[in-house]
Amino acid sequence: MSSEKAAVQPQDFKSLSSPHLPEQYGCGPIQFKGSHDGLYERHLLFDNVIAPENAGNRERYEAVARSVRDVLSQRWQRTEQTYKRENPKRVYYLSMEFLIGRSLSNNLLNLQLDPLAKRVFDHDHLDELAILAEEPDAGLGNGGLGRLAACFLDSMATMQLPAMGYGLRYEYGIFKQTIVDGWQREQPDNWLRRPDPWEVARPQEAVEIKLGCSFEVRGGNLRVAVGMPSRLVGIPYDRPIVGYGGMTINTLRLWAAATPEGFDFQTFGAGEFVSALAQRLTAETVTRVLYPDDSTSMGQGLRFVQEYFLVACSLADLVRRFRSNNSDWYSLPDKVAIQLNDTHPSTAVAELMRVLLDEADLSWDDAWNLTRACLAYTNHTLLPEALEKWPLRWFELMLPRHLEIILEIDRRFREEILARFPDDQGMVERASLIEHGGEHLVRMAHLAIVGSHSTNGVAEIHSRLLRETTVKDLAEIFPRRFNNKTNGVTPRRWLLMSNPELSGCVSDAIGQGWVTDLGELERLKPLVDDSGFVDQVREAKRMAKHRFAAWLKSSAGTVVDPNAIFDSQVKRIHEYKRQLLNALRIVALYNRIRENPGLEMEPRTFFFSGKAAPAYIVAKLIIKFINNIAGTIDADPQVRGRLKVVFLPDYCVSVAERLIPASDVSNQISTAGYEASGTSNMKFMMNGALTIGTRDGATIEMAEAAGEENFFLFGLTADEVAGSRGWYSPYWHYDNEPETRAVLDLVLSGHFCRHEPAVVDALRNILLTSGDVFRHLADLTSYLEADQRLRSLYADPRAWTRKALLNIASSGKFSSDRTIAEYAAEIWDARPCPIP
Ligand code: 26V
Repeated sequence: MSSEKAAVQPQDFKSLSSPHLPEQYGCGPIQFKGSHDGLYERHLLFDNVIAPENAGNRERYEAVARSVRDVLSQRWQRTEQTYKRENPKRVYYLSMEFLIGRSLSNNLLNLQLDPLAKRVFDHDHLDELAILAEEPDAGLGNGGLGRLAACFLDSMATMQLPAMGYGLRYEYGIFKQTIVDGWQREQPDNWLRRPDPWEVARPQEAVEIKLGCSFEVRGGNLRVAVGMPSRLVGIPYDRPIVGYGGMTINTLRLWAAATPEGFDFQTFGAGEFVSALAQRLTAETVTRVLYPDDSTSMGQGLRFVQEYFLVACSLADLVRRFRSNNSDWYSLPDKVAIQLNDTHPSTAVAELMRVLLDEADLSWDDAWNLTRACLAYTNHTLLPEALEKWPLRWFELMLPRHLEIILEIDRRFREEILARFPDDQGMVERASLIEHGGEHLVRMAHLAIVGSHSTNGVAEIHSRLLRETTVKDLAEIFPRRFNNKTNGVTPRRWLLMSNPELSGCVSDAIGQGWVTDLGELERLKPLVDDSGFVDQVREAKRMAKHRFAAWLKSSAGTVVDPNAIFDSQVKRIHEYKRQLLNALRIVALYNRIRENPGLEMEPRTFFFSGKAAPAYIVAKLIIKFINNIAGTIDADPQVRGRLKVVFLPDYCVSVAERLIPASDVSNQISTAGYEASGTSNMKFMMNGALTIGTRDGATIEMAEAAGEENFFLFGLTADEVAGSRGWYSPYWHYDNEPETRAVLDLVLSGHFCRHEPAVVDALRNILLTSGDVFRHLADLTSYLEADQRLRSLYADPRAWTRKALLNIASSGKFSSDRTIAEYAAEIWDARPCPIP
């Protein structure tokens, strides 16, 4: 890690960017419309050949988006020109996922054109919400890791860092989820079916990639033709990343795979025209679909090729850019910082070595020093099954030169370990890049750690566990390489844009400075005892709840009572995230009401939303169980109206933008030690929800910031969970805790699954027979106690809102601006490069 030598400090980034007015975009006064020269009408006329009054909402969306793009294109170009001229150190963020969601509102907001757009919408009596909803929600990611990448792009542009994102242009993003009879169904997400106004294809900057074999995809399986080298072309599609204030417009470059240009049809016999075209289909398959499984690294050849394709295209591109401005290879680390988002792009270690050895003709030692100085790696999970290990055989088949390089890195590394730890026999085998025993595997995390200068976790506890358990040996070998960068989220999208009610209230009180310096929210603290202000914050939440309830009714026909407590858990469905624990809590409350109908309990609506990996049977079963509880409660006259469970289908960025501002309670209830950080927890906090949660991930730091008395923490700690391995038994809780037993008895009686004994059997297996790996029963009682405290507080609305306000005021640390300032100062040594 380079923290010692860092010249820039995180605090240097404070308040770098301030809002600027549209006049300063260098394109004269902006007109969407207002005269017949309005951009908007011109786009409708010239792109769609349609009169404004006849346009549908989709055409309107395209015309507005294209008008916004017109407005930003000059600035976008100037950003790149400035970087070329100033030749600053550039940051490249390599990620297999960018969960960007919709762009129109966000770009309008960051360009500060939203008031103008609103006037246009109002003037023409256009249905703003319906037009915005025409934009597909770009779902090029699974969950937290992909959304974090998108928040980072926003922060880097806002902080005027010369940065670029590199990813894949999947034709199909994360699947669309529907719920049929309580079960998840998956539908393909063909998000590019219609032209996307934000992307710019740049075929002139295509790059060619070589593979050691030919391959084709049949029935989803990769078939390899050994010894037949092949080529792939990567075509870049650029998307603008507008920094807040519109000063910097960076680029997200997504690669689409294609068959080499000038593909020689003549070399095929006349009769082979069709099979030649079929091969084109093969190449394009590489970027066809995002892998929807974020929990297992099941050996899948196509995924392996996708990862290398991203790396090879991106490195070729950034090396070309470097070479066009610099003649000296040794200055590479002064000009280039590459962040690897998890191990997915970690073949970058071997690829950069290959470029420096074979193309730049450098010595091994020089290439190795440059490679490590440029690369840095972020780990996002401790789950062993999600840690990537690729068969050595695949490297042999597809990337033989890379395998040579990896084996040489490994050989030298083993020598080093032997020399430094002569008494530790096992160390070499444990730390090596290659896992022997059975099929030989390349440990991608080890490759990333050994081949870079920085390895970071994404919250304090996660970084600690990473060092102490997951890659303990490597942390012992390279103690200074390991560091923590607690995650953050962009307050532009997650507060300013998605919660106008609360943002307005905050800005009225402390001004707009918080938008680019979230620490400013601290200034709300003196207002917690100002009952007038507390009432305004409560009113903002009330309005957000009504807005959400109205949307839910109109879009899904589901009716919820905005006066009920809105209690949410939204994230991928996973056993460790414990949606099942939440379900058990609801069953306990249901039992209490049925046993004591006179019981006083605030009406409560529980929202769940999230997707299960299509192959993750247990996760799909959990969705089914939640939907069954929802149905049972709705059919029960005693409980209906007091409790309600809603499973919102197809969780995505847009659903989060709507639900989070409306939530009173945020559930962050992972088994301690399993959730690396969490980021929705931060979004809820800034939006004034109170957190009920375990001491896991960044939730620990959130509680520390707000004061534990303003949090509802419960359950085993990570150390207690780890310490209970070997002796934990769920049966103890079943036998000794009457309420736990009553909950299980009701669930296992089939009360919620009348004609589905298989669901009941599976639940019994997860919670009892298989030992309750994720400690649901161990934490249920303390969860219910925390829930009791939470409900008592809710009975006192002022006291509740006071705590919510303390949470909002303490959420400043969790801006991705702070996180990015730390990466820039402590890992990248990168500075802002303002655009004149
Ligand atoms: C893993 C895998 C495994 C191989 C197959 C494809 C695939 C795709 C994605 C992943 C990512 C799993 C890791 C992940 O998403 N981690 C989440 O990262 C968030 C951002 O740091 C963090 O807040 C969450 O706690 C963490 O679960």
